[in-house]
Amino acid sequence: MGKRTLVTSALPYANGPIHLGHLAGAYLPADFYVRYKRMRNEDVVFICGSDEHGVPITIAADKEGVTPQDIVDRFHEMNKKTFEEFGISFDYFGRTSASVHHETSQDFFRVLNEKGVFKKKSETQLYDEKAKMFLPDRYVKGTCPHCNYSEAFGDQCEKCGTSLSPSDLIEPRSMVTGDKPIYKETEHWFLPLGDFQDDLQAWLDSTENWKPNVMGQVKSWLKQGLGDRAVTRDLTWGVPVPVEGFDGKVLYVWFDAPIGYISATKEWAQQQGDPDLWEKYWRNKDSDLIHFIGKDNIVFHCIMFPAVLMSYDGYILPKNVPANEFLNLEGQKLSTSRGWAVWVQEYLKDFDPDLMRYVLGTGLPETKDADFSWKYFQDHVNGELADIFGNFAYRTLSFTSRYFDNKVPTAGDLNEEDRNALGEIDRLKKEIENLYETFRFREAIQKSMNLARAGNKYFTEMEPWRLRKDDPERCATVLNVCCQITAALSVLFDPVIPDACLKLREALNIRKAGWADITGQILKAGSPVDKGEILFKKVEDEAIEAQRKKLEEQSRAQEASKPVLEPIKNTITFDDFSKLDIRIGEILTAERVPKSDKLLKITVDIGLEKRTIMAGIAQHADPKKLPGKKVAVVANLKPRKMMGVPSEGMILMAETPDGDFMFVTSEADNGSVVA
Ligand code: B3M
Ligand code: ZN
Repeated sequence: MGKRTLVTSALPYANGPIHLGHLAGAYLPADFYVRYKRMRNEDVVFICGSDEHGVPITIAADKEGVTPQDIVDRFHEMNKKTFEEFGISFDYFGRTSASVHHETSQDFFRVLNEKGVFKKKSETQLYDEKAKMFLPDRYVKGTCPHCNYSEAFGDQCEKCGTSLSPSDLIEPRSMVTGDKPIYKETEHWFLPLGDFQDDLQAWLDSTENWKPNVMGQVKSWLKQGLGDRAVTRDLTWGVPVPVEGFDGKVLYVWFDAPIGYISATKEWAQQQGDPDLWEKYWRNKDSDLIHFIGKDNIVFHCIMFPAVLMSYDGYILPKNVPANEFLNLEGQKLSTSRGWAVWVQEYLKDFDPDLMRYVLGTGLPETKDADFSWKYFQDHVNGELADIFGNFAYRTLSFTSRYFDNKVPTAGDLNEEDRNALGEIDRLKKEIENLYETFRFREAIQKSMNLARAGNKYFTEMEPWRLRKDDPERCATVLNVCCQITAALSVLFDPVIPDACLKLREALNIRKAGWADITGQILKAGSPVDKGEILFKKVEDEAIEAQRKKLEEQSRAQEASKPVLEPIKNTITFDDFSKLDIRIGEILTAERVPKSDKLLKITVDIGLEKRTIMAGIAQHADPKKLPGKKVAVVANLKPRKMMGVPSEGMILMAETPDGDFMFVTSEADNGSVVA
């Protein structure tokens, strides 16, 4: 075993599905790196999970009219599955609602608080009088004081990347009501980042191989001077501040989320049956910590979280934070709200993961923003995966199985061309290693393809189909060389296209081969070889057209704010369902509820008895027209009081995509059971 490494990918907010931009930023590069390390038999643990707190979650919940818990439950499961299906090989995918996480982040807060690291200050903050709430982070938008962008959020300007406080914004407006907020006094804990300036600088000076885009940003913040950052918020959703008497305050999401890496590692360790194992990765100087993130998260991973880790004591600091820039799509900025995104789940309906892993890998936004287009996808799949790698492997395997009885042929004396071809394996392997170690995956992938290119060229130039008759011994040597190169490729390319490489290793009967086996002599003469199969089918023009159309339509629908149908909720068991008692009933009376513009008070005959039900449909139904209507009623819902009246059930309604409500109706007799 080599050295020990903990690799993390940014915890995606559990408020929406994963798209290509996410993959290209923090997940795919991390997965390349981790798979490379695993191939080298190094001790590496790959950690991620859902970020389930913060304003992005509550805003998504507000928008849909559901609870934050509903939102995170839905997207945590969905995203976990998407990553798995795309081959992102986390050792553990946690979630910040886990109790281990709440305990761990509260422990951090408590320890830092007791050490006197924080400043507690009362200050005025933006407050929405109508919504009766403070407006932290993304609950407020306004004009960025640095670049004048008018849509900057209260925590960050997405245009210039500056991290902001809501009170920095010019002409702030509430995202809840659209109103102009007032200022109101509130008390919070602050992390005085200025106190860490020297230690942060010293730590950064000790690091190596950081990407210039990352180091540049961090240095410029340090130069500007660091201020106090609030680490608590006036919100109800989040990790409660673990100090008595401060109900209604939670930890700032960017305080708790990075600690999520630690808590997920703890959960992983428990799962390994060795609960203390996490400490080896976090609290041991012989371990390396690498954070893969997108560029908008740099300040939190390179300034705030390190300051927290330093204050607690005993934790290692990241060795590198290889943040990526952004991925554009078909020449435009990726935007989920405009529907300009390729969702990974959608992609997986049409293509294998390997294709996109390779193509995105060749065009990662490592040093500057990059563009993905479907044409680029097609060109790289067809021109490289299929025509070079796939073609070379196929020619080699099918020739060997056909003319050498499914066995690696024996090589005779090697001539210069053979030695050069085999020499490429060692030469490229060294270069590729160096590129992986320094997070230059684009180049690593190009070089990997160069080996297939060299193999293909060698095959063509040696003309084994001619040698077969003219010089069978020479033919055997050539095919031995080709088999060795194919075998080297099946390991070398594994981090990028693991499914195809596994297939290839199985065909070569070297399933378990690892990085150390990449030499000119992986295969023994006489060892069995299966018949070749087509590893990558070409992507037809129609398939690309279909993807483009899908994207256009999706964005047109979104632009026209054509309502999108609700996604299906999480699976329940039949037992869960059978707990519901739904009956057909008839509305007898309906009236408006004084002082409420939402509620109707309705009485319903459900066969066995009459029920009074309060329904929030006053804006959608005329009470005068309701008597006589047949409806479906959830009859065993625990009664609850609304506007002082106990509501004894719920009338089922269908909510249309445009937000209208319609009754679910049936001609069956009152009291009939719906099942
Ligand atoms: N959830 C932000 C993001 O998805 C955030 C990352 C947390 S990493 C600790 O961009
Ligand atoms: Zn700005």
